[in-house]
Amino acid sequence: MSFSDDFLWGAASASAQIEGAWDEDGKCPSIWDIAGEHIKSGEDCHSACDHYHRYKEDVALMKELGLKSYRFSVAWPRIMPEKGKINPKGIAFYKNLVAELKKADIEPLCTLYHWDMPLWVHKEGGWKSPKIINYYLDYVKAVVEALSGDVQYFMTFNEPQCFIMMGYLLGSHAPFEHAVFSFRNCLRNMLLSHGKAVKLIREIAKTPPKIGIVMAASAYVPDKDDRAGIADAMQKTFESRVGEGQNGLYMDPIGLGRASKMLRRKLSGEDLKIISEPIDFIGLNVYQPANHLINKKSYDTDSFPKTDMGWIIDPRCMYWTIRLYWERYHLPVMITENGMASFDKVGADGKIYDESREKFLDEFIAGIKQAVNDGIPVLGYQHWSIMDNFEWAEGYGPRFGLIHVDYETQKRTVKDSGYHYAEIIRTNGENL
Ligand code: IFM
Repeated sequence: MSFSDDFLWGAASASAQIEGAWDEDGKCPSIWDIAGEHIKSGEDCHSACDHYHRYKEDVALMKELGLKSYRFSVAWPRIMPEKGKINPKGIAFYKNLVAELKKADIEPLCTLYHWDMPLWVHKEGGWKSPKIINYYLDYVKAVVEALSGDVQYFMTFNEPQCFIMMGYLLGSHAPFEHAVFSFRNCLRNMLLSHGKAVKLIREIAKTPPKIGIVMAASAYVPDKDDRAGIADAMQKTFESRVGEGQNGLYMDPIGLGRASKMLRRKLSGEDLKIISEPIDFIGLNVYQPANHLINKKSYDTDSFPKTDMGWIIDPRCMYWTIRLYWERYHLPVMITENGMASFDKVGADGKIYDESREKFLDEFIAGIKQAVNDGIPVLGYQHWSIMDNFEWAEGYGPRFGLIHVDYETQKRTVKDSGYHYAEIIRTNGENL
């Protein structure tokens, strides 16, 4: 078997990381716009890649690379800069972007929340307050009314593990809080927002939508590839309290209608019914396995190469994340993010030789192929990221893009890995 002809080869981005134009055309600030001293080297996301003004050039580059899909996120503060107010210019930007993508034959995949919460929502309690549920639904309604018909794929949230755990518990991401006692409320409010949004999207979309949620999915690679080893990996992946993101804590209520111990007293039977509103796919963001967090003894971290952010490069995690998620939830999956940071530089000849990213692409996509060969429905692969961008609290140092961005001039240069990926797409992954 090999990749199907309609496999969605693509790349991903997020509004706050690339758009810039932070205070233009009626947009209000997001919690990331005011992150101030929390960002390395005093940087901010106010200009980022200036994609807001250069989206046509960017879509043209996507077409040049042969992308079949593009995963972008909508900035809530652009659409709803005040309570109850829809900003027509914000809507127009995304309608134009989608029109440009369609013209280039690129399937738009829309993430509704990739961390840039409007400041006014934050001031009313953000994810700590149940008020956010209706605010979020009003926003989702505006986006889906505007884009459905042209957009079929909608994702309610990107990596709730990160924006809740890092935003409200560890304090390493906006809004940089240590609200230990509100943690479970945040989770409940996010899960209810998700379930209600799924129902709403299904009701109002102009053409039948495909709805998913995107998880910071990092599976435990089995210590042994036998029945007992796989069962052990399944348990560690979804039930471990230590694992990055605790996959089951976030996904079981959605995918199984069941709460883990930590949430049992927070979620009623009625809540779980709302939260487990059927979805069409699970988005998996796959970077590294969870082994080094859960069981240090059986995993020799030093034996693996690392990205320039210190993340472990162990391509086996691609296959195992897909397989374990499939076996637990029986939902089609889409790889919604996968990629590596490096401090890429433009050479004297104007080219960017990022061989390590080429190798990374080959090895991780081979893991997807293995899953496809097992018969697991994998809808597509979105490389993170289409272009270098604002890496949250890390600022602009780590570069994840297939396209290099010179932040001074905003010049885009396709990296060698971009051309390499274009070839993988052209041959539909046949040579991996
Ligand atoms: O840049 C982020 C993205 O916004 C969410 N997933 C992980 C990426 C790399 O850190």
